[in-house]
Amino acid sequence: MALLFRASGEGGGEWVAPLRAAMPDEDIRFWPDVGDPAEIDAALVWKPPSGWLATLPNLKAILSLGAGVDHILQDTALPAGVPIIRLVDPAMAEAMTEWIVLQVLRLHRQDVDYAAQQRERVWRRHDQPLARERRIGILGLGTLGCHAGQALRSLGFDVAGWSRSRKSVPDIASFAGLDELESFLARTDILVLLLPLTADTDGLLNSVRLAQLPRGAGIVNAARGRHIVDEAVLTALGSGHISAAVLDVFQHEPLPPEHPYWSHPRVVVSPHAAAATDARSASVIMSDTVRRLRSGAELIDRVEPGTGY
Ligand code: NDP
Ligand code: OXD
Repeated sequence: MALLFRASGEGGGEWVAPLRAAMPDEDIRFWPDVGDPAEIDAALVWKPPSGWLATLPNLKAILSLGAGVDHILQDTALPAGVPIIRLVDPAMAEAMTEWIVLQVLRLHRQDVDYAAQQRERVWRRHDQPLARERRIGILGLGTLGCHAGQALRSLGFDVAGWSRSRKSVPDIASFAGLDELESFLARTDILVLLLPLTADTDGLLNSVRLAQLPRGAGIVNAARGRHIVDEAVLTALGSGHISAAVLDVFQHEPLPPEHPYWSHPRVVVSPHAAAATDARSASVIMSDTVRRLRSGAELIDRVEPGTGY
């Protein structure tokens, strides 16, 4: 049996050496060198074209090259019953935490204002609340959200998280389910999005939910562009209800050149670069999944059917 690697539109050359080093005994093929499709039992993918996975008749596992699996689940012709494995990589959690801390501190210390003032040669100081006086709300208190939340706690921030199930994370208040979303938003000065994109979270941050944040709240989106309704965010920025937004992910990527986010004075844009997968550590993690597959052991980090993550 053989593994097939395919990363649509993202290059992929940097994976060849780490994958071969992590799995020296495996027959690893790199798209488009598929060979006999019937020999492929595991596909390592990022944004596979719709319908393509179904052309591999003996597929036993689909491994995501990233933490999110929405790029796989958007395929309406996925082969039935084949487990999908998300990437849970401590190196990615570290990278994401660095980025989240950077952006939360940027909003906390009014860096968007100071950057604008520098452009205008304006010398003016703003209030300087301490971290413990700033309430951070993490939408999605999962692998990445917990890791980032703990780092923010260690800086002194007042951190809460929202998830589907109740969490018990030291010093992080847990809010669970839609019933508690409004009270979670009402106590959030800086909102961090780290949710998976699913039918339930698509468009979650709409005008109603934005209005539930305190006036002047900031937003950091490292999850997916479709979690937020762009028009609602732009309106809330225009009225001052939202003071600033740091956005790493967008409905359409690359962000089209004409999009208002690019030039908005209170929006910081980054090119889906919060936490790129590290091919070296991810290859080692994937080798464990392949070993489990070959030995018949239980696969871990499986996407739960029906939840979308
Ligand atoms: P996890 O699956 O570990 O965590 C997801 C969290 O979201 C869980 O706490 C889960 O709740 C919660 N959640 C899911 N659905 C709902 C819902 N309907 N209501 C409330 N809470 C919900 O994912 P990760 O932390 O590994 O990754 C999160 C996302 O980050 C990825 O899916 C991806 O989109 C994004 N990402 C972005 C990157 C970037 O560079 N910008 C890099 C890597 C990831 P529960 O715990 O109860 O299940
Ligand atoms: C991911 C991402 O899901 O990079 O890993 O967006």
